[in-house]
Amino acid sequence: MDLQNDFCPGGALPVEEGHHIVPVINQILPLFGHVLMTRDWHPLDHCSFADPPGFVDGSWPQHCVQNTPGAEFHGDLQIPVDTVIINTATEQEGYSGFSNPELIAHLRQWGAQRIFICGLATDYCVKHTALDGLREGFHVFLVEDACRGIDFPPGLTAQAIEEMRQAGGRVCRSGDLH
Ligand code: VGL
Ligand code: ZN
Repeated sequence: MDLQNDFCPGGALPVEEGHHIVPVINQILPLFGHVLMTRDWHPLDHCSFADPPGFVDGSWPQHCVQNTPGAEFHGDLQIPVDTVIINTATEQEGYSGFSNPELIAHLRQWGAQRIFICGLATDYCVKHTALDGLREGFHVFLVEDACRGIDFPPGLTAQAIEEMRQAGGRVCRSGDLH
């Protein structure tokens, strides 16, 4: 999910240690037959933008504007050639990868039953995608050390992981996958 420059340190909406998960994800990517990468892909006049601090009311500083460097995937991410790119939040701010119907269309086409989710941010896009995946009947695994959260207010990331667990998601670590 959303391993984009704006969500990494130096970006417009940085997630602490966001870039630390890049090598972790690079290590597990070859284990999967199918890879989807979502990207937060906002128009310039996107409704969710506001000057900080505005996180409480659902607004964010301007970030991940379509076709800008901030919206590009982190440069060290080793994107497999057949990766499917899914744009999200192109109109309203929405946090689930499932908000773009292309995502489930690919999963169905592949006959996927399990989905392993990682990326940014644990307490927003990762969480909402995991919960939607469970609602759609997939077995959902959160690769915990391959995610980072915004965690504002502190504790939000832990709460998100707990919500995913309660909903039937399973939490694993990259080292468990082989
Ligand atoms: C996200 C905040 C705003 C995310 C996207 O990808 O988790 N968070 N837009
Ligand atoms: Zn966004």
